[in-house]
Amino acid sequence: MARHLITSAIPYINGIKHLGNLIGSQLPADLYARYQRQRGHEVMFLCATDEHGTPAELAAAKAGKPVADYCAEMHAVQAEIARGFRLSFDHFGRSSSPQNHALTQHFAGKLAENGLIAEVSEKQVYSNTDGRFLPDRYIEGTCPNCGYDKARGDQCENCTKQLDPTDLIEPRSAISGSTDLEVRETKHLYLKQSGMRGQLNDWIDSKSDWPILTTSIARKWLNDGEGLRDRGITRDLDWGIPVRKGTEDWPGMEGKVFYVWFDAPIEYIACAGEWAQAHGLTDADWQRWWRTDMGADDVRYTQFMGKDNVPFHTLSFPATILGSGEPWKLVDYIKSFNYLNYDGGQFSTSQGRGVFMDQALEILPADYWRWWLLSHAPESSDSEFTWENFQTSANKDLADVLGNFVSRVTKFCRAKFGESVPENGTPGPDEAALIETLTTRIRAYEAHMEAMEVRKSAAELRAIWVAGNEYLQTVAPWTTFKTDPDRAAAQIRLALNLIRVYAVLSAPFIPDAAAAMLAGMQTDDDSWPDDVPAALQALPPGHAFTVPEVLFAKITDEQREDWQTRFSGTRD
Ligand code: B3M
Ligand code: ZN
Repeated sequence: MARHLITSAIPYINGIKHLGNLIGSQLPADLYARYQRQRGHEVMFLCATDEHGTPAELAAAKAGKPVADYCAEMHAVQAEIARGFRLSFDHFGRSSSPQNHALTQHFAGKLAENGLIAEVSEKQVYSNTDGRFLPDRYIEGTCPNCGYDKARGDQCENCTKQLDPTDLIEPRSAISGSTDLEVRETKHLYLKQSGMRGQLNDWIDSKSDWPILTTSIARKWLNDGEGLRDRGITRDLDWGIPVRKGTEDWPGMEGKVFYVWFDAPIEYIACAGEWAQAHGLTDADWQRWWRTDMGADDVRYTQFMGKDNVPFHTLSFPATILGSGEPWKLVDYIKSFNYLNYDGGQFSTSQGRGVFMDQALEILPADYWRWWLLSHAPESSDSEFTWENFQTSANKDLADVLGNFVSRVTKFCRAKFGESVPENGTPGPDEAALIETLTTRIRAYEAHMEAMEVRKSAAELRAIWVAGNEYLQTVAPWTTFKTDPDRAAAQIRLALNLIRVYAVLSAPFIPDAAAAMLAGMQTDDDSWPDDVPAALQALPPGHAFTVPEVLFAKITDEQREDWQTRFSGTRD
């Protein structure tokens, strides 16, 4: 049994996420966590809300609420939606937790002790119109790297380059649009990560198995000379983690907070502490996941994230961990994703464009979305959501292939043999051929799931469903029954057992339908089909079952058109 620590990028607190955010990290992380649990491994799957920084401040101001209240409310909303999508976090934490405050201050203290923090008197953009310093995200302008004209002061969304606000060409205030900006002097802490280039380079070089998307972004910023320049880790904001050196005050840093991207990844660790507290456990219980001196050397740590988050996870966060000189666990594998587009454009939170997680659950159960999103995950390139494609995939894969198999088999059995697994007949060459096909495909499915090849896994699972349908079509028990009822009984016995196997294999993708299938088969046996022939006899002759309700109703053209219109504009 292995131990898997799995984290998803932690979503910003500012509002409900769209389906592009969901498939970019939380959903594939959930797929992997569910799979590893099913294979009998010990899993710690963590996610949280990213509550600091200007996005939180801005959103709270817009909602007219104190930022702490706003964050508490939005955390509850995001947690509820996560449950709706069946995201199986062991804990859904908050980056504003006391644990993260303490740990972030602890890391800063260690980095300072190790000579990796510089106190820099720096020039910062002050907006005369707005009467305040402008944090990075409140400044927009043209990217010096690619020329994109809506780059933000912290990062260019277009080319993923990490920026400082003073890098922007023709900067303007994102609050007022004012260009009446001036540069004033203020003191900040810098993380001296430039000296760690060699160490980080060697570390990334050692990860030959990482996806190209991850390593190409990491190498790009590592080698371009600027990705690793020393970066400010404090800000002039009210909301955030107060700058302290461990548990001590930091002279000259009064009234300042840590930069959101400094404390957000530390929340991956703090979240395990929150988990322990929520379950009445000890520090040792969470540290065995995170500290190599406390038992974490045999943990395999996998992170999931969208491509724009890769530089922070391959450079800045490892620099924090390595720089602490303490035995914290470094990530073993980073699975990153491209973007999902929406109907000819981009999903956009700021513009309210696309389908948001709450809206999705209002119109269809989670499994429809999980299946479509995972089977179209933007792995090797960006992918696109269209309503036509969504309708076609759901109707074909879920209703025609899987749902239809379950319904035909159970209904035919009920009509001809009653509601229990039929007794007579012996398997023949058709059954042997099916078992052989299934064995090959199930082994391939396992390999793809292990490798986090999400689309390939979905395609293999679909092929496994198709194999059952083709078998049914070939042996045609409804015809066989007329001349050789015993033979039809053997066929249906196998097919009923296959429903149980389908439930087990499909559970990481479509957990609710899988549960309904197991309930219909009246079994708790969700054991993995390591031995396929044996797994196909798990439900013995005489075992009672019930015909499940329709697993997946088809999406009608009318529904599709209706949703297409409803989601064509922007959300208010
Ligand atoms: N909240 C950005 C995002 O949601 C940021 C991720 C933090 S991961 C430590 O895409
Ligand atoms: Zn750019």
